[in-house]
Amino acid sequence: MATVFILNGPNLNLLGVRDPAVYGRDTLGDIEERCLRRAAALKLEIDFRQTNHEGQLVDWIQEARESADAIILNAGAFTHTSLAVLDALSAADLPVIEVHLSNIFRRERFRHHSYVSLAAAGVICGLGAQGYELALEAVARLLAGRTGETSQ
Ligand code: CA2
Repeated sequence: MATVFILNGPNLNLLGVRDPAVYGRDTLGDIEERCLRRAAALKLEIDFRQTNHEGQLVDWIQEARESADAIILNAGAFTHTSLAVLDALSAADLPVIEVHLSNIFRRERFRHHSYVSLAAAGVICGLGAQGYELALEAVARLLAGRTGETSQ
């Protein structure tokens, strides 16, 4: 079974605690639950993690190169700042789907640029927690395409 790393960056552990108007009411634990259910239906295995530390995120992306078939990444604020995350993603050479809960293009200008997008097969933003489930569907199709299976 294919393994997908779902990696979450800084402050996403605060979801559900503050700013529900921007990020919704789901906690990160709720989002993990939704992903586990969706992944089971898609016959994918997931490894769902969160860190507040840039170096940890880089280490996990490097680990994914060895241990995962795809990465779903909400890099939080590192999206807009981190060349180190971009370099790690480029080196990982895996399908990457970038996810954001909020629509970063309706927010401050400094959120409009994403380093992560340069290494991403696709970007989902503005759909809240559902974006993670859609990212899993996208990964399932990308991986099926790779092995020559038909996607639905
Ligand atoms: O919309 C997203 O998913 C973001 O990646 C979230 C990041 C933000 O820096 C990006 O521009 C867009 C911030 C996550 C912080 O989450 C909080 C949740 C509750 C309370 C405070 C912060």
